[in-house]
Amino acid sequence: MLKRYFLTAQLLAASCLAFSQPAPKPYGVLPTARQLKWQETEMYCIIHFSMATFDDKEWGYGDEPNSLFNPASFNALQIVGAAKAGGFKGIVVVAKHHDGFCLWPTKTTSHNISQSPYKNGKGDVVKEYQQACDKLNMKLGLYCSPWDRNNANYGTPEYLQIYRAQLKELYSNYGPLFMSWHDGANGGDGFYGGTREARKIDRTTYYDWDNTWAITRAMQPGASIFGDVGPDVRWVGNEEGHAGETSWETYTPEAPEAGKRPSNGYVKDWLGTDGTRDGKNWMPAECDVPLRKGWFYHESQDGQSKSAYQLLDLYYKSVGRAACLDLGLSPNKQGLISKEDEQILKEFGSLLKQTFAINLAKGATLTASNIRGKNQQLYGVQHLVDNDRYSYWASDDKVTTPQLVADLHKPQTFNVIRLRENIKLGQRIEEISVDAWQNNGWQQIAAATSIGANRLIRLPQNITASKVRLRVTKSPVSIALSDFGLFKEPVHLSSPQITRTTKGEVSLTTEAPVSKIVYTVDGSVPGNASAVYQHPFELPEGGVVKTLSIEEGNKLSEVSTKQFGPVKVQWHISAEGTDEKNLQKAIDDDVNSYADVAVSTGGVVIDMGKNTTIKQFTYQPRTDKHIDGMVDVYEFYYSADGSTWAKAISGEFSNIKSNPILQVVQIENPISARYFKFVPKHVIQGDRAEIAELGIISK
Ligand code: FUL
Repeated sequence: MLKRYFLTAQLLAASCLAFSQPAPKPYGVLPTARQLKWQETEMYCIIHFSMATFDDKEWGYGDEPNSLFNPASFNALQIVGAAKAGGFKGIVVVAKHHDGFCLWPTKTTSHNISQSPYKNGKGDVVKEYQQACDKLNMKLGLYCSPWDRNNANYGTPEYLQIYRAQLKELYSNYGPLFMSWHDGANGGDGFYGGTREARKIDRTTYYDWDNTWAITRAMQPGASIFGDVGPDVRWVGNEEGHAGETSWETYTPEAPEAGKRPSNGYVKDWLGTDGTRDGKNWMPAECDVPLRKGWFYHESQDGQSKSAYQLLDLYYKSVGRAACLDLGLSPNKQGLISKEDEQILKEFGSLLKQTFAINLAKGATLTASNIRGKNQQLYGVQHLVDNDRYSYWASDDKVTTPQLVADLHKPQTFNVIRLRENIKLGQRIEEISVDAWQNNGWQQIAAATSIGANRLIRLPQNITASKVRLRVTKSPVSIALSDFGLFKEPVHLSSPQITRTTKGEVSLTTEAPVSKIVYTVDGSVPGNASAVYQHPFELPEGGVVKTLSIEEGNKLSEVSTKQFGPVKVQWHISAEGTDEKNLQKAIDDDVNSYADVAVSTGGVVIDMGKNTTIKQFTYQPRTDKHIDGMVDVYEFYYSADGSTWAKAISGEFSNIKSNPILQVVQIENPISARYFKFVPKHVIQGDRAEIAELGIISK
């Protein structure tokens, strides 16, 4: 009885206080329930497995015969299982890529799986993914490319009806989706029912997105819609997997021309990675990046997947900057994630688990400089460590720069700090600093901007301290912080960095000194018995350098790999009507300087000075985030004397606009020649080609 009285009295007191001091007023625009669900997902994998896998392309042209799609052992459980082992909580299946081939038996086009040999035309790969997701408790999302290089109707109003019918089929038959992913890419040309031409659409009006997405809303109300500029989730503006150091969850998109509406595929050259402080829309970023070099599987890219530690770094730069990480997985021609990729995912999953297993702040005594209305129960600091993303420590309205001290009771070592706001009340905090009690005083160890749903600060070194202080240094309103965490990443031996001078001298360096660095130059994996690095070595003809560091107790780092072509010091470059000084920038080994050549010149000629084997050629596009002059269609010639030329290969650099990485083109039968000629046939924008670097690979 007495107990009951006390409880009631306590509740009464709490509610009186809560009444006198209501919850903080939400700040700015707010997330919807569906966006909150998406945000909580944090990490998912986008899966590219379709015609381009079999065609060995990044963008299928649309003319691939249905007979080409015939994986011998497609296994959705293995693929989804690999994602799950990596700690990912969902997948986005590319049900139709730009080549137009539908991985489900659709009524909308004959270019689909029912016309392929796979399971004698009875297969439905999307269904198999759905079943695997159900089994493994993973979320399912779908990507159906608006651009369709196969469809004869593409560009006409009829196609929009076809596209919508495809969405309706996908929305009806595969259960509730957590995402509907809408790509903005459109390279123009394609097969289009055999016409093989370039088709232009107005990106702002053609897909009539408002009405197209109304279908998504009606049929899949829980699905967050991803597009370059939302509406629910925005593209972060690169395919490298990172948001900006400052990354706001709100965003005000801009169109390239005044008066036009920003739209999917029609936004400023490069979307900013940072969002907009106090933006008009709640539109957090998704950071997409392939695990391998490209989005589709290419055998030639085996051995070049990102390592578990590279993924961890991207995790801090995406999930740790209030975005979600969307990692591209690429099943091979068999229909499986390769052993190598599977292993990397497993290691990454275990690294994440180990890092976040113990929150040192949980055992700490937390003391705040201010608690809203002195109401400990509702707004106290215990909410910072209770694993609830929406319970929170709040300050009084007039207190916008409160502080928190965590007494860890004894020296503890950490290198990761986690902060989260209760984003149901908006993104409030602008800046914070963190101090550690060291040498009898507070020393600042970190500072950060934008917190939002999640901010992970990875310190450059371990900090050992028995007291840690958080200072909110800038906020327009009272704060509503839901999480404060301190973690320790497992010890990591950093792998060496590989650099080569223009003359061909290779150096291997590590951030901190290590006992030993070993390396190979023949492509084999280095180990204890490999050559020990003592000083820089010569590699003028190029080759593959692989290296790792070794510490006592036989601890090995991950392997770093870099491929080099022959050095370019003796090369001569020329192009009609272009001065040599400008051209020289295409062979100066500096990716930040560009040769600028009129597309109409007929190509850039390089005299290598001697007969050289050409197995691959490379084109490095500009690296300054501008698309002017990025070459997306090329021809490549070779010659023994610089006057009689033979064509070695021609093609497109698919997806170069979104992912402007080094383009490596395989020449089917290696050539031996003294001269080569690179002819830019088309650029993404403008009439001049910007060439940051041209090169070849001989070994
Ligand atoms: C891009 C596409 O063009 C790529 O092929 C890939 O699907 C990627 C996820 O989105 O814009």
